[in-house]
Amino acid sequence: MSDLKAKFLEVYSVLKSELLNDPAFEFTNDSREWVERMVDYNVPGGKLNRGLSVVDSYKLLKEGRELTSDETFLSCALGWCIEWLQAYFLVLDDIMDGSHTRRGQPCWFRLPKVGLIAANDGILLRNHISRILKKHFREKPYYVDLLDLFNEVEFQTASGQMIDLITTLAGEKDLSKYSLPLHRRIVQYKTAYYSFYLPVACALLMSGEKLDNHIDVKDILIEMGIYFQVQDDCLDCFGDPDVIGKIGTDIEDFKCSWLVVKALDLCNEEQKKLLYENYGKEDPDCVAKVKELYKTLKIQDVFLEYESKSYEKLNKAIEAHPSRAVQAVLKSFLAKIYKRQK
Ligand code: DMA
Ligand code: MG
Ligand code: MG
Ligand code: MG
Repeated sequence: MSDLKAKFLEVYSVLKSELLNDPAFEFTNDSREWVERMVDYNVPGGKLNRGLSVVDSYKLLKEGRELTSDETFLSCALGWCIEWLQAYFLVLDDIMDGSHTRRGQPCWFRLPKVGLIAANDGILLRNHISRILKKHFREKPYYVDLLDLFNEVEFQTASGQMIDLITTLAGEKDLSKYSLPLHRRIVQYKTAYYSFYLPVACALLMSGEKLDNHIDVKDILIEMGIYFQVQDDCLDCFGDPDVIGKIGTDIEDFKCSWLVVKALDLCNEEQKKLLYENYGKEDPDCVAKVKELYKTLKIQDVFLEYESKSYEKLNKAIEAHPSRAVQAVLKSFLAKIYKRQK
């Protein structure tokens, strides 16, 4: 494990123990044990890319100057706030998507003891972010901007989830409304803001920057986030569940996935009929037929082409940015996700 990751995990233990001893609530042993188990189950088990990026980005913005131990702790704490936000969204996303596994284990709500208590656990995870920010950032000049940032991004993400969900409404299952612009709108809101813009925005605020002065950075990160979610859509269908830690449900769920949008674009009338008849059904035979069609249409090759084009475009945009430090932040982000298999 890298030193940074070890340090990051150390900060997790500190934050968790503070939350479990939060004086605003009189914990009993039972409630403390529940929260500890819930947090351990849902927060630290992912790739931690989003969280670690805050620390990485902050370091790059400091252009090589050593971080003080205080700065290291605070940038890790902000990174964890993003991991907490992600845990909150995923616990609820898995309920709504009817998913089975996440990060190589059953989804939290699938545990017999948990069920829909998971809905409240999601709310608790969201509140943990505010507790962490209050405890460690209240006296900082950028505290208000930080709170505002998390609120804005949460709103955007929840709105993205809303449009992801209402496009699949039963009774209105109509593939003809699925298009690239609709897909783009969904993934921009549900994924790009919290996964890409938020970590860099946190690092910028810690560096004393005002976010209004970095709209160009935001635009590039949103494009990167869209590319990242197209990868997620592909992995949902073609990824190895043992590697990605989750079993895809997009076809069953009638999601406006990049794959189905591309398939609709490329298919003939007969293939279109097959899609209309089999997309959005629980029946494994129907799912298999859709996957077969994706293979016939060579959607994976279309993806590879999209992937290298996006990479080129993003690199150009990054190289056009006036600040070397910002370029380094963006390049390190892109390198982490290019051609990812999980
Ligand atoms: C996820 O979209 C978006 C959020 C905000 C969790 P998704 O349902 O495609 O994610 P996953 O494939 O991880 O379930
Ligand atoms: Mg999901
Ligand atoms: Mg979802
Ligand atoms: Mg997905």
